[in-house]
Order: sequence, then C-alpha cells, then structure tokens
Amino acid sequence: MKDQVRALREDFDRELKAAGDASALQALRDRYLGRKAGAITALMKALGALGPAERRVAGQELNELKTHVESGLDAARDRAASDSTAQRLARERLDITLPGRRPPHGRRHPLTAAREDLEDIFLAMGYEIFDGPEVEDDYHCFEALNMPADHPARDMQDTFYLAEGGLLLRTHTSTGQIRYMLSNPHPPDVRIICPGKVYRRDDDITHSPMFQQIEGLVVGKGITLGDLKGTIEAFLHALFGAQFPVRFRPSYFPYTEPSVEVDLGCVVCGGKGCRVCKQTGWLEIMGSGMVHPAVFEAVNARLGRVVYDPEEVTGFAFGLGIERVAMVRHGIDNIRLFYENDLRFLEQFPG
Ligand code: 2NM
Repeated sequence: MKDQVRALREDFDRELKAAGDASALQALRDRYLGRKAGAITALMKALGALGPAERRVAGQELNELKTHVESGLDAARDRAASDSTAQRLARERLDITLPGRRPPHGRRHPLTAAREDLEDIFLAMGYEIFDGPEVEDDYHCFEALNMPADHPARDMQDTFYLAEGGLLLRTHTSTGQIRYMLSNPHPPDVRIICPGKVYRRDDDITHSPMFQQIEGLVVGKGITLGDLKGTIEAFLHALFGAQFPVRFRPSYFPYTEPSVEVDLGCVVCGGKGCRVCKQTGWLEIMGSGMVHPAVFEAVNARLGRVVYDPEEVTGFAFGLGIERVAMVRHGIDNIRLFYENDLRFLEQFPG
C-alpha cells in the first residue's frame, strides 16, 4: 500500500504540472478523487481488506495524499483563474492618455457669416431686422418704388415672372421696406434692414440669378444726407476696418433723390491698384440715396391717409449684395463657388 501511495503521489505531481487549464484540472480531480473511478477512492475502499494495524498506517498515508491532491488542485485552480484575469486585463487595456477623436464640426457658410456680420453691425446701431416674401407683386417691387411701367428694371430681361397671378420673384429687398412702412404701427420712426434672397435674370462670374441682399431704410424728422454719409461710413468701417477710405459719387436710382454710389478703398491692395479693383484703387460696394418723395406718396396712397408726409419726414435708404461683401472680404472672383457646396472651398473660411 505504501508504495502505491508514493507512486500515486508522484504521478499526481507530474500530471498537475502538465495540466494547462480548468478542464484539465477537473479531469485530474475526477481521476484521483472521483467517487466511482478515482484512484484514491479505490485505495480507500481497499483499506477494508487490511488488518487493523496496517489499515491505520495506510489510512493515515492515504488521508495525507488526499489532502495533498486537494490542496494542489485548489491552488492550481486559483492560479489558472488569476492568470485569465491578467490575460483579460492585458487584452482589454485602454490607453487613456491618447487624445480623443474630434467629431467633424460644421461651420457657417461664408454667405451666412457675411450676412450675420452685417446684421450684427446694424443691430448694434439700433436697427430692426424685417423679413418679407420672395414672391411679390408688381406694386411692392416696382410701382411703390417710383418705377414707371416702362422702366428698364421692370423689363422681362431682368425679372422672373410667375406664369399666373401677375406675381414675380422680387428683384430687390426694397419690397420689404415698402411692406414695413405699410404695416409699421409707429410711423414715421423707421430704422430697419431687410436681408434676403432676390432674383434677376443675370448669370456670369459675378452675377447669379439668385443672390442675397441687405437693404436698409431710415425715416424720421430731419434725416439728412449727412446722416446717410455718417451711417454708411460707420458701417463700412465696422465691417472692413477704419483704415479704408469711403467715397460717395453721384448716381441715379428711381426711388432715391439724390442718389449715391458708395466706394471703399480697395481692401486687397490698399488703394494702389490691383486685379480686384481693376487698377482703380476703389471697390464699388453699395448704393444709397435720400428716399424719393414719390415713395412716401405711394405708401400714403395705399394706406389711404398721410402717414409719411414728405413735407414732414425725410429718409435715406441703401442696398448692398451679400455675395459682393463676401467676395471682397475673401478675395473670391467667381460667385458660383458659393452655391456649389464643395467642402474644399467652404472649409477655407472660418465660418
Ligand atoms: C439701394 C440704393 C438706393 C432703397 C430705397 C428703398 C425705399 F424703399 F426706401 F425706397 N429701399 N432701398 C435703395 C436706395 C436701395 O440699393 C442699391
């Protein structure tokens, strides 16, 4: 019996070393301690055939072997479990010192940025933003603006007319200013801008059939050409910087008298002359003028009473293209780039 116990112990120690994982350990446990086929169990059963003295000694040896096998298997099982935890930790390791991946970030379209910058400057000067419809009628687009029926701006060449109902796509946002005067409950104290899309039958590298404008209107007692000049100069200096000179030239619009064209010292060459200013040193940037009395009279006629009395109030108005501002500001020479939605173009601007 003694020899069998020793041999079994040596076998077990060798096999335990070779057991690689939890299932090999379980097989080992079955083979030595299994109730039916376990080698130690079999020897335990054989004890009954021995004499009392021999049985006591052998029983002691067998119990020691059993304890040895159990503790060996338990220790090996614990070791295997902690090994697999170490393996999992290694596999699931996270390097939390790596910087995060930034999600792609949108930004304002350069035309949106230009429009909002223009709006912010006028809001800071106390102007209100007024919105009007893009589909208009002849009265708001032309008649109220002192454009007689044979005026070239009403020509089919320039205006998109809708097939039915005598409607058209507005050619300027002055329509909004007429609508504001017709609806304003606090006349005559007007300080508004009308930003929005306008439509003209025009299509080349600096003109698009759809573009955006901002027009402004100020009406009140004692508003003069001096107010017009001061306001426009302050606006252009806020937008482009006070280092650029502003120049006013006589011009003509049917809805203003006198009318002026406003030039800004070239922001690209600083006035020396370049490709952008066509060697003149100046950029044509906006139009303006003192509101023609005929405009006030058209509004009064529609209202059926004198609200804007041309003997009492005066006003100035101005208009500029948002695309033009964005092109001058970024040195862009083709207006179509704004509408192509090519990210290689759009990503060049801060938004
Ligand atoms: C311009 C230039 C000059 C203008 C005039 C009016 C209104 F409604 F008061 F008659 N709105 N906008 C105006 C005047 C617009 O854009 C180049």
